Amino acid sequence: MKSYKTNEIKNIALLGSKGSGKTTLAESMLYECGVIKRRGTIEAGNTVCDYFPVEKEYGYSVFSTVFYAEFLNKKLNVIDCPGSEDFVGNAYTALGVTDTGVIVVDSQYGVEVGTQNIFRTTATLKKPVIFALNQLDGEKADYENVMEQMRETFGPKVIAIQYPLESGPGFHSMIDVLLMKKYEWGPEGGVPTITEIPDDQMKKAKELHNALVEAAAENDETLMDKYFEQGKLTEDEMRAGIRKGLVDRSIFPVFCVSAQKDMGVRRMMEFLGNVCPFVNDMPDAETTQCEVVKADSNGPVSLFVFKTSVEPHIGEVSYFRVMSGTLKAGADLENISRGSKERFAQIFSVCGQIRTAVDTLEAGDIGAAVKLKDVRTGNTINEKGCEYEFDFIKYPAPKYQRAIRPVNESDAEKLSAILTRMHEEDPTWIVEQSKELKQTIVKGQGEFHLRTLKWRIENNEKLQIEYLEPKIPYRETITKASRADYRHKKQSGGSGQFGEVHLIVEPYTEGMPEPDTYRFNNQEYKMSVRDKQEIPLEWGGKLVVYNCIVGGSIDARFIPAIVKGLMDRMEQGPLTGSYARDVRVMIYDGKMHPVDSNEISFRLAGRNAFSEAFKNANPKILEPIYDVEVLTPADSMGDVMSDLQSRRAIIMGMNSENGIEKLNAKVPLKEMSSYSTSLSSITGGRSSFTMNFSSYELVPGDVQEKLLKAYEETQSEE
Ligand SMILES: Nc1nc2c(ncn2[C@@H]2O[C@H](COP(=O)(O)OP(=O)(O)OP(=O)(O)O)[C@@H](O)[C@H]2O)c(=O)[nH]1
Ligand SMILES: [Mg+2]
Repeated sequence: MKSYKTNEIKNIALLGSKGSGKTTLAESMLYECGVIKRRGTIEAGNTVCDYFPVEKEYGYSVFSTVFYAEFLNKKLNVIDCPGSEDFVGNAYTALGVTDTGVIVVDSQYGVEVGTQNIFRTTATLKKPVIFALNQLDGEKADYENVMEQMRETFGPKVIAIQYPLESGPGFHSMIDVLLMKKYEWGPEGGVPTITEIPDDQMKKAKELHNALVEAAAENDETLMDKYFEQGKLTEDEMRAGIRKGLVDRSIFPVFCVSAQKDMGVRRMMEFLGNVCPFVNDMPDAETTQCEVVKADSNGPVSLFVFKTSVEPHIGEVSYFRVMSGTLKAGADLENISRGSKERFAQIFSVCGQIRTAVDTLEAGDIGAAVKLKDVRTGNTINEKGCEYEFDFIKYPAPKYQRAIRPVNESDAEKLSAILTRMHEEDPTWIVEQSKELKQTIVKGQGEFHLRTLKWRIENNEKLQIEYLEPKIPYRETITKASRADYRHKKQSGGSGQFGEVHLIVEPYTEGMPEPDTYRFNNQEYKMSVRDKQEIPLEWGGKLVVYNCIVGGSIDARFIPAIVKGLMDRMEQGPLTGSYARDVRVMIYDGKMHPVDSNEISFRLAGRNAFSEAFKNANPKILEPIYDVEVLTPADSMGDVMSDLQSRRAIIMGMNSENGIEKLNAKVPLKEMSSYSTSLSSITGGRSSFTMNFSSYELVPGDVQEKLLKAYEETQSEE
């Protein structure tokens, strides 16, 4: 295979909502440049990009797949990304290492939630975007409708490069207003017949052509002047203008294709090869130290590993982008992120699982190596002496979680090591050892994302695991003041134990006045504060302790032991064993014994007095509430709404834009446990949501009853 120079390489991500046709488009691209002789289909499970058994089983993409297409003496490196919300992490990664995003839109559904989400991500990352209107041959395809929707959603920068003469099952020809030609295909697609534009289309074609020329000239004053002087631009000037517009995101060109019938694919590839930005048209990369690194093949060798995976029949494969320098097969490099040495005995350009060994890969190129020793996703690997380190990929926050445990308890340690590795393979799988919940929690993007983790562990690591409902991190607090005292006394043989503590507890709120006088059972308790301790709690909220001892009834040296006793109970709340928060305690009296008083006695007295006071202070359980934002097509709005209401949600607002509804609600975490699965089934996978912690709120009375009962049962079992 030819060695490609930096200025012959283009890196492209295939993006778009689930099922829009990215993998099918990839198949046609690979066919068009001769990598495959026959096009596979999703239905037959024989495409180049969906080669993992799990993808064949689900019938859609789960992993991003790298392939290259040698076309017009250029190398197009393409990453086919999964469209499913569950696997959206892959699209973020792919956008990180590519320069242009091709957003595939199913012309039968138009702009979907997934289309908008990914477009927003490209905006954040400032990446050029090209739209491919796919499935124009589909039953319900309606070109004009979709174009109108696209302009409404993404603005007037959406510019047609082509339009079909007929969309729907009769789609077989289109007018290209950049080249000003008519393209026509036979029923099998493939090589088009290119002819002059028929008279009846000339007017429309010219109008669209002029709109395109103006959009191209707009980004460059010289071009603009030329256009006004001569009324037209040469082909090269058009290309330069559009390329600049792409980089500035002031043009979003729209192409017409049927990926399945291989119509329009070749023409779009020509545009990718001729017009879309080269590596060096894009802004330079930056290291973690904010050092600017040019994609220069003469620079020091530096690779960024954006994906590692264990693949059928080969084992570990590491995918990287050459950030700088020229990587040669046989190179000895250093993994700067892990401090280890790596030999790149062989390097490859890949098409799914087809690998072609190459001698060199220059700056900007994307390639792979197999069986490296110690390489993880996100690592930077450099030639000796080079200090670059990259970390430019942003991952989405998790929104689905499960507790995980091995079926066989003795595998716990092994599982923990495997999970660490899994996170290094896919950073959107997040693992947390929760001391509070006494569970290992794994988080991800959705049920299928975690199901894939299970599949991965069970098939590749041969370890059986199970998922459980994660416990909810409840909190406990009190709602009124209360008083208690407790005497701890033990006499056994020689020295005994003695400590007595009297205290008052009260709900704590920020900025409340200092304690003064309290009344319980018609008796007045006047506090005189000697000392105050504010303890911020790791789990949120505060414990504030006042030493109000008068007349030396308890020595100051015992106060820390009493506070320890209080903390024992804050860590394991008196109601359900959950963390307690926002309480203040006034220790105002007690007793000592000249011989038997010691720290442990006061710790126990403090703990028990606090427990009793807490239980009488009208204690309540708090639950975590999340801010949830749902994006859904208008036609499923009613169902989404009633589903949310069945989850004790409080609807905070609704907003409708371009046929997509946005819904904001506050929902208890307890009720969000299987939300991603339900939402996906209610809307056929055409919606998305995000959730962020908002606050702790009191649980309703009936829920509290249930929780108390459940806790009592676990206590009596023990
Ligand atoms: N009629 C028609 N069907 C298509 C076309 N492109 C794809 N399909 C079908 O649409 C379905 C989804 O295609 P995929 O290629 O898997 O779509 P995708 O975008 O890769 O899907 P995800 O990977 O799940 O995001 C398959 O059944 C394809 O056969 C097209 O141009 N015309
Ligand atoms: Mg796919």
